[in-house]
Amino acid sequence: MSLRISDVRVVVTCPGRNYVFVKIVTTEPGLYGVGDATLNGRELAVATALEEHVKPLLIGKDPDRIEDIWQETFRGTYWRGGPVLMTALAGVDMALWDIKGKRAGMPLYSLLGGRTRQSALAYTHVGGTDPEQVEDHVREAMGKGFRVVRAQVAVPGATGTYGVGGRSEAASARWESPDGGAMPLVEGNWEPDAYLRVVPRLFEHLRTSLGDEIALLHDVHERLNPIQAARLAKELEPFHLMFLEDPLRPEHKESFRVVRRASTTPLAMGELFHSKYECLPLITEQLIDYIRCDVAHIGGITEARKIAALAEPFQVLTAWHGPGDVGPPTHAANVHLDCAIPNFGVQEMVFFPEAVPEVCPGAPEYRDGYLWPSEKPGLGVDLDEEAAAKYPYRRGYLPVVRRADGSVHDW
Ligand code: KDG
Ligand code: MG
Repeated sequence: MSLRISDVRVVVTCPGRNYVFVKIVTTEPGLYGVGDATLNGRELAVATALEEHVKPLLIGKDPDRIEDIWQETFRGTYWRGGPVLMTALAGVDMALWDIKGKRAGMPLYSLLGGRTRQSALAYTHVGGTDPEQVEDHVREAMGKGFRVVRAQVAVPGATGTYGVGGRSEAASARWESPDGGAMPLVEGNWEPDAYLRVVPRLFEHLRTSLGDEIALLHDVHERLNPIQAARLAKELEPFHLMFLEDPLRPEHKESFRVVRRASTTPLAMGELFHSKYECLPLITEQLIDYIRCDVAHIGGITEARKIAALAEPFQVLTAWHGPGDVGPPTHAANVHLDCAIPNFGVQEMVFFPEAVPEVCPGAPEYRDGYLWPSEKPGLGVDLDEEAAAKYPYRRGYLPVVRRADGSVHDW
């Protein structure tokens, strides 16, 4: 009998952070694929979608037919899109590419057309309470070999908001308190005026103290309106950012025209998009310079390579989202794509919590500012289910930002 999918195992684990892994097992003894379906703060919604709705449709299917399985899971089930379903689909898609690579005896980058570069230029995150502290942290990152650094600074009045307060990555979900309730979220208030004053000062300080060689990025995290974002992009122009990330909310694609007209600061967008359709207007109107979707939230490698191909003739480069809240299979998929596509720009990366390699070994290797893909067949990432069981899921919450008047603001 020809090869079939015999089981789909959904593994939820917390070796320092919550992850949802997908293991697709086949009828060939020992042949399986590993994917990542982690959605920060909504892990159990994805795990349930996989267990209850996706898995029953996959059993008995031919794992070789990745595109067909993708189309059936996306369109064939009528209800399509959104972060939960597209993350579930991404986990399946990555595991199927992993199986295909193992069968071919080729690393994923080879299946995707072969190497266009040896390794992927990587960037790390730093933050700080003031520009001087951010500078110290950029210097530390440069000491580790990074040539590209994303810099965030505390916004007066809003301690604990994303990207501020030392180097702690506040993007991590906050754990449930011991009595079961949600932990207090962001302390203080986030105000656009304070933010718009402090960020240009940060980059003026960094350029003056560090010179022009280090490439710098900044993540707005969708918190500005069009005219505010235009002002920020214009005021940052003298400091030559590699890009200004996610200046506007994902719903307002046409508003990118306002920002674009105002400045030559390169723009990046995409971690909150869930399909190529959402990327299209920004790409075809050349309103951005970097598309930075999350491979784990857009349906996986199958959709990511299409987005990269759509972006290429418009001279838009990729900068796939690579935060700590997606697992090693996504980071591996990012770097395989980076090393195969022609229009790669830069790769966001993290150093995983200590226990992660025990559960999910094989993340891309970092060396002197670059990430290297695995040479093993497939993604090169494995999953130890026994080790995963030692680290049970912990409910977590993402921060919520409020303005001084008490109203909710984009985080
Ligand atoms: O879960 C949210 C994080 O993925 C996000 O806050 C990280 O913006 C982010 C980035 O650029 O890494
Ligand atoms: Mg971001």
